[in-house]
Amino acid sequence: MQVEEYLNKIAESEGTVHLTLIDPASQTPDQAAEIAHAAALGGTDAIMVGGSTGAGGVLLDQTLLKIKERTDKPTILFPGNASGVSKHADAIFFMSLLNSRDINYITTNQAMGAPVVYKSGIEPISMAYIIIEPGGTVGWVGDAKLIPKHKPELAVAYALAGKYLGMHYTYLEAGSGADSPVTPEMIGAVKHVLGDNKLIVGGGIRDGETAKMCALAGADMIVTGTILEESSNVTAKIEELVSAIKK
Ligand code: 1GP
Repeated sequence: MQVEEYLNKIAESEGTVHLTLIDPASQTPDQAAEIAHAAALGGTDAIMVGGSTGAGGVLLDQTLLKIKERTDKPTILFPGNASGVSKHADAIFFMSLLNSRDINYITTNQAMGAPVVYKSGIEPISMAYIIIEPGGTVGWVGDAKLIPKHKPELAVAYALAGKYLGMHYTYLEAGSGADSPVTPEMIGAVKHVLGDNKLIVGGGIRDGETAKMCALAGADMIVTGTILEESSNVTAKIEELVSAIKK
């Protein structure tokens, strides 16, 4: 089964999907594999690999290879630019940062990376990427015109644009380590116009209660990264998050 189909099936039958984000720049490949293994034991659905800075090349390849030694969960690239492509992943979120001011993050990195994706045979999953305040590192690196957190109508406008451009997934990103995640009002408003298109929410989700709030508001998938890097018991933390969002 292709990865997009796998994720959609979970979203439609089991409840909100949990995605574990691992930034190759944050730990050694062996440590990344340990986090992925522990996350899989806790019930995560797939492993996203990528980051805004220093997440490409040999380090990315080695991180993926080590992760694949420790878990059968699908691996999905979450690239910060064209260097975030690796043939060792199962799929890639082929994304455009729709509210960037910099054409490099809207179409140029995509064009430079596309032939590499084509040759590698990994599965592209089209995604509209929209950054909301505070936006964190990715907001700065991607030169995003941050959407004010209490202006859901602006997020709705970008999400609709992505949907009409043919993107299957929409990702509302508050930025890694954000003080608070995207508001339930914004999640609900965006999901309302997306209909069957899948909505991913990430940035600042740290506990089951917050994850549940995002899921109830309409998130089809949630992403957590920072809390797992900080946790002494990744499996228990994932169990807390997963049990809060599944039916
Ligand atoms: C970042 O949305 C992801 O791109 C995850 O954010 O690190 O805050 O979990 P956290």
